[in-house]
Amino acid sequence: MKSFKEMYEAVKDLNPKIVAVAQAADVDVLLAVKDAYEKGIIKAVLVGDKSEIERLALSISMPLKDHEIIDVKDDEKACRAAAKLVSDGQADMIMKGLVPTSVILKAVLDKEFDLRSDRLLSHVAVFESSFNRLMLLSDAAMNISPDLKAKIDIIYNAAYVAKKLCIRDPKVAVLAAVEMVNPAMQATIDAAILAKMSDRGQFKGMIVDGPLALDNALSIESAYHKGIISTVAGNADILIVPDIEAGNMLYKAITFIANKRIAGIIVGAKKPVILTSRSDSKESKFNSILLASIVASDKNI
Ligand code: COD
Repeated sequence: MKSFKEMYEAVKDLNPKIVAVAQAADVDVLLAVKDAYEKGIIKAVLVGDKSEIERLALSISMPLKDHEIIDVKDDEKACRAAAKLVSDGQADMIMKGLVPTSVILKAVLDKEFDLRSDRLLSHVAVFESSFNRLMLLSDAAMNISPDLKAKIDIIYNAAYVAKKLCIRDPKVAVLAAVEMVNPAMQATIDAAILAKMSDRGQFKGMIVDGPLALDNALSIESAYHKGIISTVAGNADILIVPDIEAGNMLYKAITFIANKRIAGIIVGAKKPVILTSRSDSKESKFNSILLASIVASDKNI
């Protein structure tokens, strides 16, 4: 798949998923839910301040008769109520509404809801790049300062999403500030170890290389100028960032500076969590619903 349009084509005929929206009283969240509902992709359970949800829904001409509303005002209780809906099998996935990321993630991680699997949970963003293809970025929103072991899981989670998007043998660039190993920069050491693991066949179904600076991950000319010979350089499908600071800034640069369309979800839990920034557009929230629907689908799309 090369675009969100193709992702939409892939999900439009699937059975609609039920989405539990935590703190749904937000115009862009409701617009995304309305659009996805009207296109037959989802049904929603709206958890949040009922009177505020009704007021906002009226302002965007969104009929509420087809959506259940659960009246919860407090952020933590709303996230826990949404997690419980998924845990009880009444919803297929959770969507973050107008609530801080850490609050919804703590609910998802709470053992009471049994949503964890044996995998690390990590955030995967998908964006339409300038190279006429979808690219993935991880982890921009969950794991704050992943160690080598966590980075391995982050790579596997991102590759899992890439495969759901029909990206075969994804090329994974492990990013750092420089492309040479510098013992003073832990990101370069981790990247070099991950690249060596890939050389030795320790990553199945993907090629991992690093350290790569962002320019030579994206541009073959840039890599050539620096004398880097790598099948990943200039061809990366997946960008792995060293920590949440780098990831979050790259994510926001993609949306606010480059004006690219993006989607974001948490993977590794038993069900996907639709997780965008509160400032993301309604289109990004809609695209994230598409992404979660593809990942949640058993069907080989
Ligand atoms: N995957 C699986 N299990 C995890 C993960 C993970 N990524 N993180 C924590 N756990 C488990 C731990 O093993 C433990 O059993 C339990 O969850 C609690 O772990 P803590 O105490 O380390 O975690 P918390 O609850 O303090 O914090 C987890 C958060 C995800 C909330 C935290 O890492 C966080 O705030 N991340 C950043 C979120 C954020 O602010 N993003 C902003 C960008 S939008």
